[in-house]
Amino acid sequence: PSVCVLGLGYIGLPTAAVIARSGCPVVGVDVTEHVVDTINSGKIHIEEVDLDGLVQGVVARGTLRASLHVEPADVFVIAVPTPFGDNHVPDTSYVMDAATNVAAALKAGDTIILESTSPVGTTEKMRDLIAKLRPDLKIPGIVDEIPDISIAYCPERVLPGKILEELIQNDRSIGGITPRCARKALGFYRRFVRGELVTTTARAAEMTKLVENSYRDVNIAFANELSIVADQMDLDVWEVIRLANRHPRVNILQPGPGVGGHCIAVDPWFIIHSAPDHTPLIRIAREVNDGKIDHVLERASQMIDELPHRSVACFGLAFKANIDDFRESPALKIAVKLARRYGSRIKIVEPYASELPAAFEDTGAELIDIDQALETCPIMITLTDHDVFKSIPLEERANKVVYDTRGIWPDQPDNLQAIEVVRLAS
Ligand code: SAJ
Repeated sequence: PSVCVLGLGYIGLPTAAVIARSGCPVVGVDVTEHVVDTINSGKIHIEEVDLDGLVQGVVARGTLRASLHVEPADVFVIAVPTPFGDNHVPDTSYVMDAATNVAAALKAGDTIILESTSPVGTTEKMRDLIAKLRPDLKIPGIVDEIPDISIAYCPERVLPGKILEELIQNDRSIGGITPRCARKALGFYRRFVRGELVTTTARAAEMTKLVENSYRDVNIAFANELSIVADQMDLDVWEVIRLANRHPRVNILQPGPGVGGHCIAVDPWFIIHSAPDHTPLIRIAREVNDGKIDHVLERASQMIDELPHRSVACFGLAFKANIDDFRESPALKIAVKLARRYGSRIKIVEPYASELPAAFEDTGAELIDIDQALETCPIMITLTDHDVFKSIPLEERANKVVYDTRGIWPDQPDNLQAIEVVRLAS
């Protein structure tokens, strides 16, 4: 089948490229001219392992092409963003805009698949919109007769940094507006997914996606809460978690400086918004994870105040290990606030950045490398667990005052009790 993928971001572009590699002719649509031009020249505008070579290959072979406009196709895959505003209300307007454009290109026999993370009921709303725009077509779930088109919700669940691998290997929920729609979508995913394909309703698939990320958020919140309690009790939280996880039915996640990225810190709000009176746990987990940022800031400031004039190295800006994505990163938020407070005392170590992000402008903070940090900064704060940081040996950091928010240096003497160390050092 010919395929039109709407949205060429972190999910849409790898998806379009993988479908193109499976042999389908694919047109990728994006509203940004620069994105369209970049892809048509065989290059990519985002960082993801092995994506550059794959896109270059399928563009060169002519199976993937980018365009500013939706074109007729047999299958439409919608992978546009669903952001939420300051009030935590999910915004599905990009999905509805995409559906409007698809409606204009639609013919009998086509399949429309929504992949964007969406509040429960969005696929049905999209179906209603298409029914309104195309009264000439028989729409599933609205007419009793065999419908002209199929509509399904099939969320992605790939991990940034492993997208191409997980796109193919992960199991997928295939949620049809009707069982027939689910079977149609399943036939499409079977072309390029090796994981198991499980059919369900569109609403169940929408909820499943939100539940997966909320599950992780709630569990990280548990770890983050433990880290604050352990801190107060002068205990090493990582040691306690390691020991507890030896229980056959306990598997606690890792505490950190907060939860970042574009999914785990966002998706729980979609559930809360749909059921505000019945989601105290999910809401408080969000608050615990956001609150961890303030805890780290306060703890770091205490430590820095105890040692006036000394330079402070902040290790990491990325929202998680071994990637160059700084958006929605607790590490970035903390480092920027420290830079605003302490100016040129703050040095940033981020091997995944070639320059400091704009948020550091006029703070006096500067980007340095690991060696410079070890030579010039008596105070070190770890904010991201990049492998290059983990491999710094103890002898190079033994005499430092360290606040290791990620637990990457388990052998660091008193790494958690930073304030204790400060007292000893001063
Ligand atoms: N984090 C911790 N402690 C942990 C695990 C993670 O503090 O034990 C933090 C990370 O440092 C990071 C944040 O959580 O700041 C999120 O990182 P992540 O690796 O857990 O997840 P993402 O945001 O990269 O990708 C998630 C994945 N969802 C789940 O694992 C349930 C991925 O499978 C989804 O496809 C993706 O969200 C998405 O697009 O929804």
